[in-house]
Amino acid sequence: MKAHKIAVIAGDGIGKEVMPEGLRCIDAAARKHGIAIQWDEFDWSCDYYLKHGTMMPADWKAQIGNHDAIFFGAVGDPARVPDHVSLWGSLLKFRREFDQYVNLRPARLMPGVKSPLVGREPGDIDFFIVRENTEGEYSSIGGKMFAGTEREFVVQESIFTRIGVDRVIRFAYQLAQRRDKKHLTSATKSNGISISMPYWDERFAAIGEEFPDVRTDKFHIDILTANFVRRPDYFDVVVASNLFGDILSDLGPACTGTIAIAPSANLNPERRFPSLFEPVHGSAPDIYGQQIANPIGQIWAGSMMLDHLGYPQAAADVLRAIETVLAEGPHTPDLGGKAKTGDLGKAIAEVIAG
Ligand code: GGG
Repeated sequence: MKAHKIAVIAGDGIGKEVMPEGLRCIDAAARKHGIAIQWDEFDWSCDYYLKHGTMMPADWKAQIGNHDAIFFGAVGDPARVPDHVSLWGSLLKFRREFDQYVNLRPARLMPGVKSPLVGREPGDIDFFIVRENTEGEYSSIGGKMFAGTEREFVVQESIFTRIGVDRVIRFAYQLAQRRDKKHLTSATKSNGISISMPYWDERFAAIGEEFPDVRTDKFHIDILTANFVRRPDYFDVVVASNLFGDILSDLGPACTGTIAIAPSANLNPERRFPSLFEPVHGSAPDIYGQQIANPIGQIWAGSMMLDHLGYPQAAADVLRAIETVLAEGPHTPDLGGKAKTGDLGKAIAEVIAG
């Protein structure tokens, strides 16, 4: 049997602590389902940057471009490397160079997890955020003039291409069409951002004509964030630009109790390049070194990776095991428990093995 080649980049901070648990659990599922996986580890991180002056070697694309997927931990060590340097030198490079234009982020209230929103029970919150992942507000086009003088100013452009906007919106419609509620919400701000956001709205309406069975609405980002808190049960699939999607996909999982369990898939849907799977959370330098990080975001991202590789049963097994351990424990401190990162990973792997 040919092994799936997966590039493993644990990265920085708690990425180095949660990744071993991700590998442990996906290995358990692979053993159970007869899936062969070859893990190839790469030490590309802020440590690498401090040794070599770049986050990754010049031939990074050749080294991992033929892998079946990338399993990523977290990036960022702001005390030693500026955040924009580490992010643009690694994660954003993968997303752009491998054209991972969809960032798919589920927000689901799981059994055993207490939502900070009063009265919400498992089943009440279950939606997807589809974030545009290669353009929009995340752009390096711009500059600074008259630095250090009273006339100093900076300009930064946002980029919204027809291809880029249409393809992510179409993906979101297709996802909504496959779901029971068939409901797609668009995040906009066309009252204030008067060129790019009316364009986003226009394309959202135009693509919608291909999907007459999908119910749609749109909200300005400010009231949309309020509605995530007020009535999260209303949402099914939410499509958003890069920045708005980034914000919503921290808020959505936070409404479900802890951002630590949230996964994300950076997809190149055409499979011309490897897709990348990572937890939504970052490197959390404040808790790094204590082994208290919750590894579920990493493990759930591994489940999304198995699904992407064509193993829905194995992916479902991992998710069921996560649900079991969330319901029964052990729990890390973010969930009110005292367990260590490895305790959770071990418990989930044991449930997977059966
Ligand atoms: N595992 C995700 C991670 O390390 N995120 C760091 C971060 O700052 N991400 C920003 C983004 O996703 O755009």
